[in-house]
Amino acid sequence: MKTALIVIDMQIDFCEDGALAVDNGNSVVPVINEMLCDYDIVCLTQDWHPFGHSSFASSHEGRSPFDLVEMSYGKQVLWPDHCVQGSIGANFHKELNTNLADMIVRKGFNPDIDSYSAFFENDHKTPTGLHGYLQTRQVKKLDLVGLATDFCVAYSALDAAMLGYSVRVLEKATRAIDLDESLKTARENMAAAGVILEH
Ligand code: VGL
Ligand code: ZN
Repeated sequence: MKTALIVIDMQIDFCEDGALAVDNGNSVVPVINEMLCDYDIVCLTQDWHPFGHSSFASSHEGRSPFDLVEMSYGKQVLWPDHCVQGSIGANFHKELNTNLADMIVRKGFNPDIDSYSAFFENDHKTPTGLHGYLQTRQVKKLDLVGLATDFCVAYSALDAAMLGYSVRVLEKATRAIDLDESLKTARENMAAAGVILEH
């Protein structure tokens, strides 16, 4: 039985001065680098949106970043343009050691659906392929780190628990966006789903 470290969206746009900077996002990079050797398998996710993606406020006339809108698949927060495919901001943080990654999963490339979770797009149906990969590699336990605790990390953790993995979120290696108590809500939802929140 193997354990994988899933590193969520450690990209330039989510770090200091990035398009959707998470407070102190940078500070988790050395913490994550230290952990990489402790795992059987390491997977990185990369938020990877086409120009004009439907999660961008700029794609909705009269809307501003952080507005909440209704999409065909449910509620969606609108974001500043970020992690555009091929842009500098979509690259991994320069100091993240990507050499030890077994697998890199790109997500959010479908123009009409956002994808917070590393497992399913925001319709909660369309798989990214990560579950299949982890099954093939006999992984049963997951530790999640990266950005942002209350969005992509939390959605990934909830899907992972639902898929039957034993899941921990290592909070010393995550940071949150925290819109309208979203961190508190995410923590409560993760705890209720059986995700272990470790410091
Ligand atoms: C994320 C908002 C939009 C994240 C990605 O990585 O948490 N948040 N895209
Ligand atoms: Zn995104």
